[in-house]
Amino acid sequence: ISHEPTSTLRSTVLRMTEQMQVTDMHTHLFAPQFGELLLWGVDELLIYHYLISESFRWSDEEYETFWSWSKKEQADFIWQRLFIEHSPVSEAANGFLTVLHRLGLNVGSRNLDEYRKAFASRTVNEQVDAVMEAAGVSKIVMTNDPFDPVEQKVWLEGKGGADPRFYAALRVDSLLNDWPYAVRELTQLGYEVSEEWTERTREETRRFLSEWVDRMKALYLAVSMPGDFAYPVEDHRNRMIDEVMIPVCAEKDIPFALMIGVRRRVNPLLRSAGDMSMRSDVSAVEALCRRYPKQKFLVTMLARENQHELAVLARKFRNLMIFGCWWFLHIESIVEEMTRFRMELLGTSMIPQHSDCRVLEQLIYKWGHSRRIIGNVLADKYERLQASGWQVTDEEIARDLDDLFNRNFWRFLGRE
Ligand code: REL
Ligand code: ZN
Repeated sequence: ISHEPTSTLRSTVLRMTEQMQVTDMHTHLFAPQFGELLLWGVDELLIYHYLISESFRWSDEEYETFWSWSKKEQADFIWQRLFIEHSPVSEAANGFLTVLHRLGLNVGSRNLDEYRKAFASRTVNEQVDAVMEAAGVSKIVMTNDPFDPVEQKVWLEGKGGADPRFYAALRVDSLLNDWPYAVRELTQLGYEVSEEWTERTREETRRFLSEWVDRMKALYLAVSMPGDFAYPVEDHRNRMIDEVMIPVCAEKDIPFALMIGVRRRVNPLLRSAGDMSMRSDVSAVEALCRRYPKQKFLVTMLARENQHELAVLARKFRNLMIFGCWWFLHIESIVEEMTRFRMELLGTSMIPQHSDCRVLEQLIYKWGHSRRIIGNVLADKYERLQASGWQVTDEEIARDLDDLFNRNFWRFLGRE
C-alpha cells in the first residue's frame, strides 16, 4: 500500500475500484435454495475454521471439548479468546469486525448478543441481497460436490440453478484423491465402476462427470491437490486426469481448475481447521499445459514460494490462467506482494483474487480488503505511466478493472 499523497489519478482509480461489481470465481457459498448449506450470521462467522485454529493458540481447552459444544458456545469461546482477551489484529479476526462495521453495527459496543439480535431479524434472502450489495459482488461461483447428500438432493430435484447470481463448479477431489470412497458413491448413484482401473470404469466415470456437468451447468471442474501432485507419472491421478477429466472438459468445453499445495489434516484434532500449506512442483502444471494446449487450466497454489514461478509459467502458456491469493495467502501483506509481481509479469491478464468465503458475510471483508490493495497497486502502475506522459482515460481504467474482476474469468471460459 502506497504512502504517497493521494493523487487525482489514484483517487479516481480507488473510487472506480470500490464501485466495480465483481465475479467471485471460487467460493464455498451456496445459493439460498440449498438451505442449511448456505452459512451466514454472527455465530457462523466466528466459528470460521481460520478463527478456530487461531483461538486454540490462546487456550489449553481439549479439542474434543470444543467440538462437543453448540455453535453458540464455540462462538463465545472464540470471541473471548480473539477479541476480548487479545486484540483482533489478524486478517480473519479483523475481517469479522469489518463485516459488523460495514453492516452498520456498533463495533465499539463489543456486545456480541446485540450483534446476534441484529442478524436474527433478517431472512436469508434479505441477507443475500444486502451482503452482495455491500460487498459489490454480482456473481458467485459455488463449490459443488455431487456426493454430498444434501446438495445431491437439490440437484436431482432440478432446483440447483434457481438463483441466477450463483454458478456451479463441479468438485472432483474424491475421484482424484480418495478413489475407494468415490467408487462407493458412484456405485450408489448407479454407475458401474470398480476400484480396479478398467475400460468400463473409465467410461462410467466419464459418463458420471459429463451428466453432472450438464445437470449443474458447471462452469469448470475443480480439485485441490497436495503439493506432491506429480505429472506425468504412472499413478491413479494421472490416469484419471488423462482418461477422464481432460476428455470430459474437452467435450464440454470447460476449464479444469487445479488448486495445488494443501496438506490435509496435519493436526486431525483441529478437524477442518487442521489443514496446512505445502510447496508444490510447478512443472506438473507446465507439463499439463504443454501436453494439452487446447485445454484451459485455472490454477492457484497455496505456498508463497511457488507464486513467482507460477506467474512466470503463465507468460509461457496462454491456456493457463492464474487466480486468487488462496487461504493463508489471503492476508494483507501477501495479497499486495502477489498482486504487484503478477501485474509486473502479466499486466492485467490474470485473476487477482477470489474470496474462498465459507460464510456469506465474509464477502464484505474479503472483497473490501482485497479491492483496496488491488486498486492501489494498479494506481501505482498508472502513475508510473503518467510520469512518462501516458495518460489512461477513465474508460481504460474501467476496462482494466473489469478485466481483472470479471472479464478475464468469463473470457477464459469462452462465455463473455
Ligand atoms: O477449496 C479448497 O480446497 C479450500 O479452499 C478449502 O478446503 C479451505 O478449507 C478454504 O476454507 C480455504 O479458504
Ligand atoms: Zn476453496
